[in-house]
Amino acid sequence: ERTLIAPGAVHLPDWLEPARQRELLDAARVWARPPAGLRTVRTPGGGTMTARQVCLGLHWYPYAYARTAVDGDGAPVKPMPSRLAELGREAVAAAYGAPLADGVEYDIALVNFYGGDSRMGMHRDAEERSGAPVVSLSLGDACVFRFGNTANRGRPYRDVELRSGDLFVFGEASRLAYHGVPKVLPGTGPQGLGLTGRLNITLRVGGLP
Ligand code: MD5
Ligand code: FE
Repeated sequence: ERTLIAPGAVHLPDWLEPARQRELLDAARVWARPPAGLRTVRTPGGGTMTARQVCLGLHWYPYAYARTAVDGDGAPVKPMPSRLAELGREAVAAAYGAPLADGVEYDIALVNFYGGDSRMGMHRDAEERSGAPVVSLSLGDACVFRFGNTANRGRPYRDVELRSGDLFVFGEASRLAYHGVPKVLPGTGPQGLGLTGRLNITLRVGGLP
């Protein structure tokens, strides 16, 4: 089914079939390797993010994009795979029933690995210079995803469980909404996938030079 969580925010549970989940997980394990592999993100305030991250296409660090792993080993960021760009187009078409605008290409993927104790605080994704929707794909353990409002980190928000294979597309009026992951639900992933924890892949259009 397809659930409209808010204007422009569409949840499609179980969108990725098991074979595609497996394929993405296998690819993510390769992306995670050095150089410019999985890293711990340090925030300007001296904190560390509990989800570990690897970037493709452009490297995100708080709160900008770079061509190299500036807060990691300094190596050039891995390229955005064309199959991920294509998956992004497919996801937008499935969510909205209309194709992505001509000339718009997904060129950034942020891949977050969550352990059982990982969380992501409420934030907005505002470093991109494009209004194109963000595509989110979940693998492994389920989580509580908190979808908030565009004005502040607090209420009103809505909690939605995201499970392995789910697609969530955030566009239009929801593109700049606050959101976070208050909790991972350990042991809830598919038996056959072989992932301890949760993996989330977001596809973005940078609109950056
Ligand atoms: C996650 N990741 O589950 C989430 C899913 C991130 C991040 O938040 O920044 O890597 S993506 C959720 C998202 C993206 C863009 C807009 C909105 C939600 N939104 O308007 O709610 O690891
Ligand atoms: Fe985000």
